Amino acid sequence: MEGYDTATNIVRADRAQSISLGGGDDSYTVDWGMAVRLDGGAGFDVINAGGRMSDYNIATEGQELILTRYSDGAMIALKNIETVTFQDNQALYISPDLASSWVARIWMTFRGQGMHPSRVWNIVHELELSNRSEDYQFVLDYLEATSIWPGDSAAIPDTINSLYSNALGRLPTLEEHSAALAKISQGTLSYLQLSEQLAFTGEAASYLNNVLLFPDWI
Ligand SMILES: [Ca+2]
Repeated sequence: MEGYDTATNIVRADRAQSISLGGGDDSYTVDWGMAVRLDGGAGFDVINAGGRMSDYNIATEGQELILTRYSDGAMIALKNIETVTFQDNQALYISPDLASSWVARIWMTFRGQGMHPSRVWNIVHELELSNRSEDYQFVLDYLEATSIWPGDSAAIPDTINSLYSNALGRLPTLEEHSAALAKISQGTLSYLQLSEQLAFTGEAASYLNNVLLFPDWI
């Protein structure tokens, strides 16, 4: 390819070094000076990419997740990892099943995206350990038991706005807001149920696009 001979800052993918982290819970800080093909193996593996999430092109290629830095084309190909963190508090969450991707989305709906990634994955991890991650009612009960839900009725309008912003990246329409407010005031809809409804929409799936699904990863 033209430019490779002279452009020393372009890291070629075909010279990628292969790294395997092994079966434990591992953490790895990316050295962007070399191209890396990294397999996290089993366990709960966290990759520290550095920079802002918006500094990277994030793509799926077969069974790999490819991060390419816009500034110089440096890349890393990832497999069998659970989280990629960035310095701007953003993170990528990789789920092995629909249930855990939903847990991540519903949690972000309630808490926003600025929370620490380990919070989501502690929940997912506990669900997996208990072999209950496909049991949605168990997931809901768990979230309810481990969350501090606003009980002050004065907080209702702001909370509805927050849940919409967190899940969909926009405020509710007047109709959506008044419908939710009416049900919550009557006690026929909880914040948890509203979060669940929002998190399951296609709109949430495309807005919360930092939750990725790789069903064959370990
Ligand atoms: Ca590992």
